[in-house]
Amino acid sequence: MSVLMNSGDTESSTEATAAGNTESRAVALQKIRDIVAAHESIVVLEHEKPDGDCIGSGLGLVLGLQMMGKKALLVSQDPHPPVYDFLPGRAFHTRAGYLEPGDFSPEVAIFVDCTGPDRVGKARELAEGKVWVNIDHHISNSNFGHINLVDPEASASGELVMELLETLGVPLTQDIGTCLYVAIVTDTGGFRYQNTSAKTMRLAAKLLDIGVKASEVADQVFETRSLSSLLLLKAALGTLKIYQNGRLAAVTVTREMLRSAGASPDESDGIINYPRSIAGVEVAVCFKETEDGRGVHVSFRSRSRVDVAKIASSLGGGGHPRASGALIPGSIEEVSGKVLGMLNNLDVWTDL
Ligand SMILES: [Mn+2]
Repeated sequence: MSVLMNSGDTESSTEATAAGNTESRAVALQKIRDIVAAHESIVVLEHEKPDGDCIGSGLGLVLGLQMMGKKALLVSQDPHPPVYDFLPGRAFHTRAGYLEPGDFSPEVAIFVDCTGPDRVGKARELAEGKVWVNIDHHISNSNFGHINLVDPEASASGELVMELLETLGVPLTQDIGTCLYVAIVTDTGGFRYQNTSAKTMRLAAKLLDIGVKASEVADQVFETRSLSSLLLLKAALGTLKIYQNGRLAAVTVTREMLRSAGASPDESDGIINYPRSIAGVEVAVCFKETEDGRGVHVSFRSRSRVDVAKIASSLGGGGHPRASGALIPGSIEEVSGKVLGMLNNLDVWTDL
């Protein structure tokens, strides 16, 4: 199970492929050091539905800034998934809207793991009129900050935060190291994804050198899940259907399944990795009824040959060749009938 958990819904994020510019990166690091030195109060902002990289990078950075004597706070629109409750520094995290006016008036806003400023959702109002620092590793990053530390070759924003803390002269404590390790280990799917480089491994090794407990992190992040998510998985796997001589697999998650499992919609993330993992399956599809009745969210994964980005965009969605999705109006029966009909009629199956 560990292999399949948390391998992530990557359909809305962007794979890192381009090389970073070394000179501008050194300049960016120096500029951030100067900005941090010149200000006392700093907010670090996370994207909506924060993931392990965003949370680990954000907490590691805030702990480092605190060690420098700064007033620093990590703010997100959405709550942290409970799986990250074990991380140090939680006391320095709050949600947008839970701060009283005057409680905290930051002079600098550091966006972590965000392709653009709108990714932080309601937390954006805290950043208005402040100096913006943009730390990210998505190739689609719009360089929206006054200072941009963006490197699409980094496996995780956590790699960049690690480098920044070094520039700031902050010693890597075990607490900070654990946060940064979680950032890297989650965004690389436990060092299994293509973004895992030799540098990623060297940085991770450095974190183990300072005392980070890799097996404890793995147990918390990859080997622990809620009963509700397992009950939901059980129900979803009960809908598994196989087509095209085992090359196409489909599962369905209905609102009724969420209700009877007591699961939140987030807990259905990653279920598509189960049909995708079946030997011989080239395309996996997952149909999820939306909570607000707007229709059905359809996720696609392919193993190696079928471009599911094209399939999703023909349905009004988008994504990447190996991971994509679309929101389609209609009932679960209508949408799954239509999409499965379309998939079964593709001419790709004859070539596989
Ligand atoms: Mn990331």
